[in-house]
Amino acid sequence: MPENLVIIPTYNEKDNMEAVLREVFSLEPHFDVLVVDDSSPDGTGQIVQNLQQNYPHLYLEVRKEKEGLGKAYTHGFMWALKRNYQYIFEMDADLSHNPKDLPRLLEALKSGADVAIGSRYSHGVNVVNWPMTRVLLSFIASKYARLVTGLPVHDATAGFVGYKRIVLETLDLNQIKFKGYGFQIEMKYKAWRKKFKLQEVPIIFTNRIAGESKINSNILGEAVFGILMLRIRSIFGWL
Ligand SMILES: Nc1nc2c(ncn2[C@@H]2O[C@H](COP(=O)(O)OP(=O)(O)O)[C@@H](O)[C@H]2O)c(=O)[nH]1
Ligand SMILES: [Mg+2]
Repeated sequence: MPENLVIIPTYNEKDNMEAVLREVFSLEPHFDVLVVDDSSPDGTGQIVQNLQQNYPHLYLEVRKEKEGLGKAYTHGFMWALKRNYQYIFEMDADLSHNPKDLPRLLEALKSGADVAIGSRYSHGVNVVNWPMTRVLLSFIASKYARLVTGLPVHDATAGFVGYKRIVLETLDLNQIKFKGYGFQIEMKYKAWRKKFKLQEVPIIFTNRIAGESKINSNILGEAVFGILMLRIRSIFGWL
């Protein structure tokens, strides 16, 4: 029975699906894939459905509306927990995260980590082709999150992450507050507070070639204020 699952949230990723799925399904060891699509208007869901004919271990969950990365992932986590998966991964559809790094994240989980973080900033800044503004934003967001929360991680906003099943079973997924990128910080912070072992695995992040980024100022605002709220809630023991 397959025990590794990669969850890929999608919104308008039609030009990336075939390539990313081909890469994941050519890996050794094997990873199942769950795509969580928020009814992308560009037909990403339909493309994934067609590809299911080639890939028996490809699953698709379609959600009615675009509700952000956080909701798509918690939906995927709950789906995974209803099944037998032991190692559950988050990965973007856009090939910014190299699927070939998945076995290294898995190795980290198998050799003691509870959360394996594909990290851009554990050894310098390993980002290729991102506009300087975006690199700075991401780097400063990580520093800010670390400063405010004490989370001992260089890449707090990383979205290429592996979890042991027990971590997702322990966190109250219905209580995950963030919708956008702050979600990534919230997950790591809550896992750390529960004393799970976080380990950064160095990766190289490459800007997407196809499709568009979904980042916007709402997502950023949520992250800036939300991180403060995370800290305040934890001070009062509300976490
Ligand atoms: N299901 C779902 N996926 C989303 C949503 N927003 C972004 N994504 C996906 O989440 C991943 C990361 O988003 P992306 O736009 O690449 O962000 P960036 O890499 O930070 O610029 C991609 O696979 C997106 O398609 C959303 O609202 N719903
Ligand atoms: Mg991306």
